[in-house]
Amino acid sequence: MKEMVREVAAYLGLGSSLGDRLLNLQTALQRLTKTGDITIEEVSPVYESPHLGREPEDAERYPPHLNAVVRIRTYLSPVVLLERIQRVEAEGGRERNISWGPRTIDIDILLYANERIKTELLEVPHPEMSKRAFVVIPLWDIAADLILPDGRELGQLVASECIQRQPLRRYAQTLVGWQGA
Ligand code: PH2
Ligand code: MG
Ligand code: MG
Repeated sequence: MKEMVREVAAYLGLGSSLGDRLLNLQTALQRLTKTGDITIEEVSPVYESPHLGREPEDAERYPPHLNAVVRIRTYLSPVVLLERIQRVEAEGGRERNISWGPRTIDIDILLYANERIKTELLEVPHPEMSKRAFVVIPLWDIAADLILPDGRELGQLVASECIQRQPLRRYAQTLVGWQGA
């Protein structure tokens, strides 16, 4: 039987807290599109925020992050997309030594179509996304009308006290250079 493939929209969260952070984000986007089966449709502004760690002291112990969110279109299945992302993280010098530690590049699948996925490898929507201002705010910049698979409106999350109290500043209006001119 012929396998059915469909193109979906997905949202990825990108973060970097080591090295040339802006360049790391730009390079990751270039690498994601290299093989032609991921199209980047929309790129949010870039935000800077303190490291959100497991302990409150981590915000001082570790350098601040730059974060952005992108909307992609792809025919890749969630697992193949994850493999592609992990390869780009590896190419970007990502080392998985400390969980929740500083990193050159982190790419997370936030949303994949309207799907809910929970396997050992992958959980979508990203389990922490609705609690993180550095995800919710840039997502809102590029998808203000978004409704999560559980029916919550993104706008409600943006307005929530949990999101509003987190320090976040706009660092760059666009991720210039990601098209690799
Ligand atoms: N990612 C983490 C842990 N802490 N803090 C900020 N500000 N930005 C991140 O992307 C981030 C974090 C683990 O994924
Ligand atoms: Mg992450
Ligand atoms: Mg990650």
